[in-house]
Amino acid sequence: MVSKVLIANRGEIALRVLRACKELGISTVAVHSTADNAAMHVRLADESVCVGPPSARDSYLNIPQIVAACEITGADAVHPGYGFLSENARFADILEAHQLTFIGPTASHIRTMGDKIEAKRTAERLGIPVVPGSPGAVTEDGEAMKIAKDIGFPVLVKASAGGGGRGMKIARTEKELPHALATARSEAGAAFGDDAVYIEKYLEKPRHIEVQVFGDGAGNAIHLGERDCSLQRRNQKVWEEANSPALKPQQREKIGTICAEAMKGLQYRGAGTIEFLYENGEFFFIEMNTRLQVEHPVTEAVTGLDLVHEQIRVASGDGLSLKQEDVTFSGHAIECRINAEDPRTFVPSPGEITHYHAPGGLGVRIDSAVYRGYRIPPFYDSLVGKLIVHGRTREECMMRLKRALDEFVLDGIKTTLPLFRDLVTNHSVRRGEYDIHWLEHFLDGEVG
Ligand code: MV4
Repeated sequence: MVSKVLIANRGEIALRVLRACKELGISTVAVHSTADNAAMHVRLADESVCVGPPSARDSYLNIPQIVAACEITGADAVHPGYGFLSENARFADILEAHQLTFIGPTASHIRTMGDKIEAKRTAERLGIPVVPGSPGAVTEDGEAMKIAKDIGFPVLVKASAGGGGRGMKIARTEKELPHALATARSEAGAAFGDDAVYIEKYLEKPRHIEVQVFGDGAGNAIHLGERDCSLQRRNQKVWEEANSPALKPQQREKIGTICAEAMKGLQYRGAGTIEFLYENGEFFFIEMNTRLQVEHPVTEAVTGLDLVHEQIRVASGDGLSLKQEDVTFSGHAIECRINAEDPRTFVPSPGEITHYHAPGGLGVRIDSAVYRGYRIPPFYDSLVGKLIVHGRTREECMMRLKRALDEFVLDGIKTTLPLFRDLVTNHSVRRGEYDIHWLEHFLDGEVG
């Protein structure tokens, strides 16, 4: 087992990782910027190292400083959390060159999945259903038109180096295709230094359903069911739940098995998420994330597993703590991402938390790094905390969520809590009837 973990992150995820390390008897090192001297992750870690000024580029993304912090403290492993360096293949390579354990997948798997064309090719080869589209990058407009006519309009032009919704252009008709290709190519070139694009059939009203997978790096892999992350705004997830209200147990079993078998074929190591669009009863692969995700607690709630514990075991070469037949699913869980933002405009609202009371009780989990008197710095993402609620049924989970939201006090800044109080009583949400566009229509006042 690794003996001292440096956590290359901040906020609630740094605490999440710290807690798993403490339970396993592993020492912890926090790194922080000068803006985070008073942050909770610095207080709770055994040791801490300041790695730079407020700008994330110069601190949480500063690879030489983070490697130096490992050497100074004698840390033998790094947990990257999510965001920052978590999907940086070069960082994984550099750690390995310094005999440091990266708690994550191999650099090669990170690289493959970071290239969306390569990821899709790999998924298809491994037997995962993909969205119909071009077999690889499209370089000629004529070739693109032929493929688009073949799969039928509307089509979506996507940047291979994109992902998470960046660099996508819809072409609804033949006439629109040349312009969509040109703008997608030039935007991708400017944003990512790679202008490779590919084409997919545009799915009009899908749900976003993702499958949690875990591999031991030696050909053994399991799935931990799915999460429905359709409630989002501008590619930022707002509300996630497990299980998906749209799936029957048999469909879960089928797509889960396909994903686990694929990860065995890849000899994947660590936690991963296989993202699908789901429409008319069919799954279509879009991307794979090679990190622990923000919304992992809903999977923990329905499986009873500690995903960070499993990540550390696998990275240490101890393998997974359980087999697929030992994984059981119980009840329903919902996560609300509470952001320091205006609940209608989503404009960030940093500042001091003047009053704070987090809800508690049966089935209620709060993952947060804030406290009364804490000043949310303006330099990083606006996540203040996550409220995760579990119940035996979706109905019980929703009742409990409403109660927990009513108990929550977080004053001094604007937060998205009022939005969740609206959503939890909304008829469409209560019935689980929503797609990836529903929340934006709701916020525009177009749907009740
Ligand atoms: C799509 C799509 C429709 N058809 N691909 C956006 C984020 C990126 N991960 C992939 N995205 C999409 N890809 C095809 N072929 C619609 C989206 C999409 C979306 C996907 C998941 C969650 C929210 C979304 C919001 C807008 C568009």
